[in-house]
Amino acid sequence: MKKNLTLSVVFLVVILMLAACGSEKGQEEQNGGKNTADMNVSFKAPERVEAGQKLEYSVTIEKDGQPVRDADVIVHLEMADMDHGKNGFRGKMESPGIYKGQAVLPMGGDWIAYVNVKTDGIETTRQFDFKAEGDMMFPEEMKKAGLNEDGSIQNPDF
Ligand SMILES: [Cu+2]
Repeated sequence: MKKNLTLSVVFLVVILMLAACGSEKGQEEQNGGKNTADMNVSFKAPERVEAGQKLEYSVTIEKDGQPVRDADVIVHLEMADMDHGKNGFRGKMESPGIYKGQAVLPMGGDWIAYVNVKTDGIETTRQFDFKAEGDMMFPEEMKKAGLNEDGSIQNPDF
């Protein structure tokens, strides 16, 4: 019985170490490790972003100067100093290396787009700041726009 317990503890420690290694590797890649350093990701918001409007955003991805096709692109839109839950979109490739999606922001202010790209076993997340105009939407307006009262989207597909 005691031996079993010892084995369980050893097993648990090994699992934890493996998990830690895994996340460290993830961090390395996210910080521009050799796999993603040559991947160029850019994010474009409309010239004027207004709260309450459904607007289109685009992400351009290149690697070694070539467009990256068929990547998994997920964009989380978050306010710089406030939590509105999950908002953003799953990018759809509209032409080689160019991914687009739509979103409604619940209020004006400083926003950050976290662009997560997965392709060929490589994953990277890049961060872009942008501003939105306008006041906070009313709860009824949010509902109509497909948002919950905190500004998160009702049926996220990501
Ligand atoms: Cu806010």
